[in-house]
Parts: sequence; C-alpha cells; structure tokens
Amino acid sequence: MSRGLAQGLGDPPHREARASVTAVVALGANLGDRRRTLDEAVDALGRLPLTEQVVAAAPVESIAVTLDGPDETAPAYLNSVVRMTTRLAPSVLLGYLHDIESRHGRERRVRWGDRTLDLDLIAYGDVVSDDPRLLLPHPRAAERDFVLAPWLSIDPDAEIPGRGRVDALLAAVRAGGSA
Ligand code: PH2
Ligand code: MG
Ligand code: MG
Repeated sequence: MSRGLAQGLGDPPHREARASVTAVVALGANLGDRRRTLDEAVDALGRLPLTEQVVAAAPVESIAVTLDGPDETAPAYLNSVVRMTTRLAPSVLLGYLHDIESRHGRERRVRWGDRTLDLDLIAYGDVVSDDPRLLLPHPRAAERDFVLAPWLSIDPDAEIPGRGRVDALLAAVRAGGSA
C-alpha cells in the first residue's frame, strides 16, 4: 500500500488538510556534542508545522555499526527515537529531517560513516512503500536494537507496519545477538 506516499510525493504539500498520522523518527549522532545535538534536534522536531504530541525517548549509547559490522574503535553513538503526530506529507517531513541534519553539519560522504546527526523516518502511519525516494517502514529498523529499544521505551505497543510488534522484534534481535 503506497497510496499515502504517492499522494505526498506528487502533491503540493499544503493544498488540502490531510489526516493526522503517527510518525516515528530515529535519531543518531557519533560526532561532536552528541547529547546537545540530539536535544536540539528534538526541539526542532517539536517546532515542525502541522506536528503535535512530540515524544522523545531517553538517549541510549550504542556501538557504531558499520558496513563491516559493529566497530568498537569508531566513536560510539547516542541514539534516540521520537514519536509524533503530523499532518505533513511523508516527503515533506523527510525534507524537514534533511534540513535539520544539514543545520547540524551533516555531511554525506561515506555510507554508514561517522556523522554529527542522522534522522531517519522509521514509520509513517501504516504506510508500506518501496519507492526508492522513501522506503517505508525503514528497511533496517526491525534489526536495530538502537532503534527498537528507545522506541519501545516510549510506546510499549509499538508495531512496525508489515513486520510486527517492536517488543517481539527486539527480543528476536537480542536472541540473535546482532545490532
Ligand atoms: N546509524 C548508521 C550506521 N550505524 N550505528 C549505531 N550504533 N547507531 C546508528 O544510528 C547508526 C549506526 C547509519 O544510519
Ligand atoms: Mg540511519
Ligand atoms: Mg539517514
């Protein structure tokens, strides 16, 4: 089902009121003043237009996961998750996330490289989309302890559309021993 996303990508953002949807954003930082950056990013998310009920998880520290696996020699991450209700189209929300990343000096040089701030749209309502401009839900969220654990802390009944309950996914990740 990708109707919601297709509408969001094609239409002018504010032409008509769209329904309020629960959106989940993962935050990560492993360079600079990580705590301050995450705090500022949460504030910025709280100021987004057409967006309410912004709830942030307490940050968790995690080992950097690289394309070669967990790397204890890389700077550790602080990760958090924010849940909100929004009437922004998913493509518009994604644009705001990129703006906030840029304002915090985010550079895109190395895939999964060190970064001052990463904001990933994890879920947007129950939208499932394989549009390469915005994959929903985030394809790796279900395997990432550092996304699932903070998310579960603010929403014990959270689910990833098409993947299942976050508590069960987290238990599976921890049983499997991957990041
Ligand atoms: N994000 C990545 C790559 N690796 N590792 C941790 N611990 N936390 C992250 O947020 C993270 C990562 C790319 O998005
Ligand atoms: Mg990411
Ligand atoms: Mg990202």
